[in-house]
Amino acid sequence: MHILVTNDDGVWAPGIYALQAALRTLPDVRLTIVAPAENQSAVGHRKTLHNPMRIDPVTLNGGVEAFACSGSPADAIALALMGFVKEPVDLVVSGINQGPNLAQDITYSGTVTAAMEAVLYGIPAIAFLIDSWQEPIFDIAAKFARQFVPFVMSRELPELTLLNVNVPVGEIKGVQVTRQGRRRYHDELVERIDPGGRPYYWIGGEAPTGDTDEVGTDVWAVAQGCLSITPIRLDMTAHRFLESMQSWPIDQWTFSS
Ligand SMILES: [Mn+2]
Repeated sequence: MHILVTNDDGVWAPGIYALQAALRTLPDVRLTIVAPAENQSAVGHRKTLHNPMRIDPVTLNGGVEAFACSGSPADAIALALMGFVKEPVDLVVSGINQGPNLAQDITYSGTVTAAMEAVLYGIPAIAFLIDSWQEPIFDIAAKFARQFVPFVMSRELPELTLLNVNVPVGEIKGVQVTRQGRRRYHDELVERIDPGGRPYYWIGGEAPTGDTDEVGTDVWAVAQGCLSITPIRLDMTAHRFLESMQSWPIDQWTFSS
């Protein structure tokens, strides 16, 4: 089994090192690491079309060989799967990210969008994240990944579908298969004045929260101390609303000659 490992915290981040170290101990597994050269958290599903990109070999601790890509996490996967990596890839794993990606976070997340890019190429993908931005401990998530990766490979994921795995910190109370919940963002615009007198802006505010009492969601599971696994499909159609839209009378309008 050939696994392509990436992340969005950058190739030098401790989370990707923990992930590759755990997977490396699996029998009959080969790893290729291609990850952003620098932290690209929250860049979303960015595709670089108007600038060239570079991929440089780097050596991580213990002589681990990896490649640092100047593009986004999704770019790293695209370049790898379009031919930079010569041998066929069986699975893409992304992480372990410092910080969770729950509910509506996923379209911001470079960790998840790298996995999205993989499934666009028909390669199954799993994103691993931990529910902490501070003093993260990757051991539990890495141990889970080591068991979960071969298990998923023994199954079949549907087309355009990835798995988003969020691991709480502390004692794990259980494992829940979940749906996306509802995030609540508390972003605030911070305006300041530069030395030249021109305003500049930051997005500030408190960390996001979420609807933790909506049972069965990723937000709920992690709030309970459970490891959350959400199958994510790259079909964002609002199916129920589409049905009610069928009764909109817009097909009777006249606007073409
Ligand atoms: Mn990140």
